[in-house]
Amino acid sequence: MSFNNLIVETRGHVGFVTLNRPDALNALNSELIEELNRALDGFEADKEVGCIVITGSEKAFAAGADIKEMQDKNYIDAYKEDFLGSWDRITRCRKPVIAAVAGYALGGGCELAMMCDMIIAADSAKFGQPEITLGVMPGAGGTQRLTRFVGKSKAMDMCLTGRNMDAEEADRAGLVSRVVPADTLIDVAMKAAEKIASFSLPAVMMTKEAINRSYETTLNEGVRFERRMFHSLFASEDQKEGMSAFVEKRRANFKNK
Ligand code: DAK
Repeated sequence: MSFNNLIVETRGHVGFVTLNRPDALNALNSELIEELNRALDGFEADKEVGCIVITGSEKAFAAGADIKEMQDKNYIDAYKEDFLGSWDRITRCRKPVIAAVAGYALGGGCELAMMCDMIIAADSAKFGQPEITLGVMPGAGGTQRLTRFVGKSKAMDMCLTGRNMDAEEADRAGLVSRVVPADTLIDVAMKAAEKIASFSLPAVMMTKEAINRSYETTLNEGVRFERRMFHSLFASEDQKEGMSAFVEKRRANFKNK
């Protein structure tokens, strides 16, 4: 598979994607999103891959959707071609996806990071939804996901003033899972991904599914769903292996079965 805007690698059991449009601070144009979706399809189908990492450069995870591609669009064309409609592919990944964010994650870049399952931020990371400064508004979940992460007041502040949030504020607000020194970002993200990929894939996928269900349902229904999933894992070989390994004081050897 060839990619013009990404570097796509498999590192052990981790699918690793680097957004790679350095001249445009990784602005997310249609070709890049199509390539990202293709890379995700590949990793989802690859039995050897247990977790996916998406990162950008030191300066920018992604500075948003490509403004130059959008500037001359009119409503009818955008509607007919469902412009930017395939951005949500990442939210349908069943394997966990980690965003490793350094530098700018703005507009669609922030939204892409929020579509991932967790965000590990470098201390250089800057998050923002500056669409208001362009005469528009967030269009890939910014008003919805950011609000769920950081609450109404801060989401209003970010989306209405267009100001950026630094890594420390993002950590305090619950937008990111951890903040690490910029020069350790990839190592930390890879270690987390390798750890996840070392566990039983069905258990990992069901855990992800259950956490995501918490956004879509009531607490009671969510807990019921979780219990059903939990019970179903007793049908897996990996449950027997994991618990036997604990009792026998040895390392578990999961087979994803
Ligand atoms: N698009 C296109 N090019 C961009 C870009 C962007 N978002 N961001 C930066 N670039 C380009 C610059 O034009 C410049 O290119 P040249 O002029 O050299 O050709 C190059 O990257 C370097 O940028 P700067 O010279 O501006 O670099 P600075 O360090 O001075 O400033 C900056 C960095 C990140 C503060 C600045 O570049 C900036 O403000 N960028 C724009 C940030 C922004 O407004 N982002 C929001 C875009 S709107 C949807 C899906 C997604 C979206 C909507 C709907 N659907 C699913 C429906 C998303 C919308 C957006 O993201």
